[in-house]
Amino acid sequence: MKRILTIQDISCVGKCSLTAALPILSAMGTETVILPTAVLSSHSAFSDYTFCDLTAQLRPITEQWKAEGITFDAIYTGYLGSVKQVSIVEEIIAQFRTPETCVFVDPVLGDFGHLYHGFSRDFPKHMQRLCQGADVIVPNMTEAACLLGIPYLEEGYDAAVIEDMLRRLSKLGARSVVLTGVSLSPDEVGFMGYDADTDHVFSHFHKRFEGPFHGTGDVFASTCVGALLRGAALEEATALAADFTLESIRLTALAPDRRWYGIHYESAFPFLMERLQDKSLPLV
Ligand code: PXL
Repeated sequence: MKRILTIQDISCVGKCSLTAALPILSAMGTETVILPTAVLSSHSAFSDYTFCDLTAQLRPITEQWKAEGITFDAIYTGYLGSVKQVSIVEEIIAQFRTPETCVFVDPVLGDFGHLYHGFSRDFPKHMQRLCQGADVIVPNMTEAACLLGIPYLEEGYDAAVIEDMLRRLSKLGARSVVLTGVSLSPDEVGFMGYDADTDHVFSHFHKRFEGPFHGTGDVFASTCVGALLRGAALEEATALAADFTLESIRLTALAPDRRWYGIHYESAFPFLMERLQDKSLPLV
C-alpha cells in the first residue's frame, strides 16, 4: 500500500485541510500519515477562531519517524500557518524525499483576489520557495497571481493568458502546474494544467454553481494526489478530482441541511468509488 505524508492544519470544524485530506486519501486506498501544523477551532473564514500553533512539534515528530525508518511515496502540503513553518516543511521534504517521491504542494494563500485572514503580505514569497521544489503545484487564480507577483485576473482573460501563466509558474521550478478556478466564459469554471513530463497543456471545464463553496481546493488537491498515487497520469488525476469536487458541490447545492462552511464530499464517495473502478486505477 502506498503511503503519503500530508502536512497541513486541523480545522476542527470546516471540512477542509486534514479533515478533507484524511478521509479522501484513505477512501482512495492510501495509508495517510498526517503532520498537523496547527489546531484551529474552525477554518479562518469563521468570524473568530482559536489557533494552537504546533510548529515546535514538527521536527520532534519527524525525527521519530526517521528513527523508525518510515518512508513516503508522496508528500502533500496544504495550509501552513507561518513563514517559520514553510522553512521547516522545506527541511522535512528534503529529509524524506527520494527520486521516486512525488512532492505535491497546494500553495494555500487566498481566494477571490485576497489573502486568507492571518497571512502577512510577504507570506506568498515564502510559499513560492516551497513551490520551487515541488513536482506538482495546484494554485487557484488568486494564488497563481501571488506566486507570479502579478495582479489578480478576475475575468476577461483567455486560454492563451492562462497558458502563459502555467508556463511561467512551471519555470519557477514547480514542474507540473494545475491552475484551478479558471473561467473562460461566465457559466463555466474549471482548470488548466501543464504536464512537464509530456510538455502538454490540458483543460477541463464544467458548469458553474453559484457559491461560494469552502474547501473545494482541498477536496480537489486530495483527490488529485490520491489518483496520482494510484498510477494515474496528471491529466487523468485532475479530471477525476474535478469531477469528484463538482459532484460534491452538486450534492451540497441540493442538500436541504447545507452548511455554509464546507461541501458534502462525504455524499459523493459512492461516485468516487465507481469512477475509480471504471478507470481501473488499481489499489496499490
Ligand atoms: O481550505 C484552505 C484552508 C485550510 N486551512 C485553514 C483555512 C483555509 C481556508 O480558509 O482557513 C485554516
